[in-house]
Amino acid sequence: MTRHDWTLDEIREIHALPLPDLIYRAQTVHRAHHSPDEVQGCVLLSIKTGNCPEDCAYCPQSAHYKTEVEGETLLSIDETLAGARRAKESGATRFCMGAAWRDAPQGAEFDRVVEMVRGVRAMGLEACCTLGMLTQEQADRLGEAGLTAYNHNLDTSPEFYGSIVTTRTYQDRLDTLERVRNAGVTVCCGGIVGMGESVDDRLRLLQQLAAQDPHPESVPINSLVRVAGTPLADRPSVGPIEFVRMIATARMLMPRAMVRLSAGRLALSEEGQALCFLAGANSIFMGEKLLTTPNPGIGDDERLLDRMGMRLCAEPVTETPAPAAA
Ligand code: SAM
Ligand code: DTB
Ligand code: SF4
Repeated sequence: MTRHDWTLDEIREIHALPLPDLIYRAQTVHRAHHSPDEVQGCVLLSIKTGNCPEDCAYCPQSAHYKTEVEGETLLSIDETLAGARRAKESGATRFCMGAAWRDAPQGAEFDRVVEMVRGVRAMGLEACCTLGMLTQEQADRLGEAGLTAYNHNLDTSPEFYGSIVTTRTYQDRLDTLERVRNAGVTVCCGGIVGMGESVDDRLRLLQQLAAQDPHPESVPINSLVRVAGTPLADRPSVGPIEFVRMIATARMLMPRAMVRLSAGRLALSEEGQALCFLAGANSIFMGEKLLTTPNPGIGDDERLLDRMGMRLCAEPVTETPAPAAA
């Protein structure tokens, strides 16, 4: 049953269940819609790194903070497609291109991204982009190029958002998400835990995500990667059980979504990650780098999945309409 009207009290009740009950219920929902022994492998590539004009307190790519990230201009189509080819060879079926822009640019740079999308789709991979805010025309052009998904996170609750991001509003985010929907592109939208938010803030984020109709097809749950130079560098980390509760609750509220165990895996033990899979996470980012921060190596992930008797999805999961003729 798909619902969009979860109350905060209902969500609190789920989230606070004894862990065995929570995992049992999340597993039951998970098994009704997904194969319990498969996870989708995704690979991220930062196609435009750093010098971002936005002020997002968690982000190493914001120009407002002095971090070790070196700014780079937009990659070439060839460099990007070489990354997509490597991703496919490593067993990923989804390739995500991230750019540190406040909003997607107009003109030649945008045309280049559109060509990247066509190239990634031509390899039989799902293509995802995250480029900041979009106009309707840009969303439509990405859709015509065959983009599978657009990632645009709500990050946290509406109430806590202003303490983390000061250069755009929650409503700006919702507006871009609506344009993505209008363009027939699936939505990838999630958030981050460990920024100093309360448990209720996390649950209000999930409430916001589940209120969307349809639900986001993809829900990345990130644990803050604390980067020196950002204002959140010293926030205490969220323990693994807390993190698992967040994953399980996301799975309960959005049964059909791909729940992606995203940033923060290096801080989780193998056991912690295994619990996340039991709680309904069914996707990971593979490869030693996320956008700018480290991530477990492919060998580690292969060993973990193998020991668990699990495997990577062999085929793309999310259906994408065929690209329009160029
Ligand atoms: N600039 C675009 C935007 O903000 O939508 C796209 C790139 S941005 C890096 C993509 C997402 O990465 C953010 O929405 C945030 O949720 C996540 N992110 C950024 N820095 C992070 C960190 N240090 N730890 C965890 N997640 C992070
Ligand atoms: C998402 O929610 N997590 C990914 C993806 N969407 C783009 C990005 C995580 C970035 C972590 C910080 C970094 O590597 O720069
Ligand atoms: Fe820029 Fe995105 Fe980082 Fe915010 S999260 S500073 S918009 S790259």
